[in-house]
Amino acid sequence: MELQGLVTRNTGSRYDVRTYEGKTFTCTLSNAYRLREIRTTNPVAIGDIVTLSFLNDATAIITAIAPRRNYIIRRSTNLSKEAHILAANIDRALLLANLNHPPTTTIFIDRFLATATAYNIPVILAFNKSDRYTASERTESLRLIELYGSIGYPSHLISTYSGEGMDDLRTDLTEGLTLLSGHSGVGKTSLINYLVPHAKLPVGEFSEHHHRGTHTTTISLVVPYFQGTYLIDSPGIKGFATIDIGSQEVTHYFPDLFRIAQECRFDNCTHRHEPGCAVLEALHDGRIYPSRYKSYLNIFEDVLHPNRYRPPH
Ligand SMILES: Nc1nc2c(ncn2[C@@H]2O[C@H](COP(=O)(O)OP(=O)(O)OP(=O)(O)O)[C@@H](O)[C@H]2O)c(=O)[nH]1
Ligand SMILES: [Mg+2]
Ligand SMILES: [Zn+2]
Repeated sequence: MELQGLVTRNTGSRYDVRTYEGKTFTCTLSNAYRLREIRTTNPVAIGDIVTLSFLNDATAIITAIAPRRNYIIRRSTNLSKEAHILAANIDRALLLANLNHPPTTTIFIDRFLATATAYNIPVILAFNKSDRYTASERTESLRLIELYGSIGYPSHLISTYSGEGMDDLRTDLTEGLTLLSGHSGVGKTSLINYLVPHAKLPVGEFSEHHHRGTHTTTISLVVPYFQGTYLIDSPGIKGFATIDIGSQEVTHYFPDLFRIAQECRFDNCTHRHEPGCAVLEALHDGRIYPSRYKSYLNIFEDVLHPNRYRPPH
């Protein structure tokens, strides 16, 4: 007998696969597959749609993996040859950020947005822990929400403690797979527990002393939310290896800059010093946010010098 299912968990050599009837089987991968994949550390990723062949009622092996619509790769460094597929067939990413405890920089947010845009994955942005914000942090978060909303990224101010913003956020979590991402300690697992109370996933402590999360979630996990809708919890990330693109392409992944760059005098304008640069003009008269421009330069520099060491953002 054969069945199709969704990979919801990967513990190294074993995979949990949820069939469309809602039953979960723990399976291994057929030997034929193990040999074929060499470039990634995990031949099967969560989010994969796989075919199960049953040896008996309770035991199945994965015999086929459906072609992926997309996947997110994590490389530990730009030079690292081995890639790890974080998740496959993602419909959207939900980036959790914090103004504080721990803070998320706009450079980190913008690098995440540019990377997801390069992969064609829509992003929702949510600033969590609003219950802890000071008045000025609240003002700042609302300013960022307006900024990112105006670029086209739905953005929310939320708290998994007070429930603020949850009704609005829920309306954005529509069908398919939503990958939760962000630094350790921002509250990804807490948000899943809020939305799916019976999930009861372990959440971490926020270390006030070190001012960062404690990397509580160590493997990604697909949690069914409602019919046909899934949330993916994932380990906290520090930063990103640069996306594999040419320097001229960087603007393509900044929709706000891209719109304006069409007016630059030169087709190959890098928006740094060229005469007739519409981006610099827009920056000057406030139509482009300085933080976005700074992030653009940051990625541009990375693409020009891919092997240079950079600390996480
Ligand atoms: N004040 C406040 N604390 C929160 C909120 N949401 C989560 N926390 C706390 O933040 C800490 C970290 O939460 P987690 O959900 O484990 O964070 P995570 O993003 O899953 O972290 P990793 O698994 O390490 O990547 C916990 O102590 C939570 O109780 C919130 O809305 N307000
Ligand atoms: Mg977690
Ligand atoms: Zn320009």
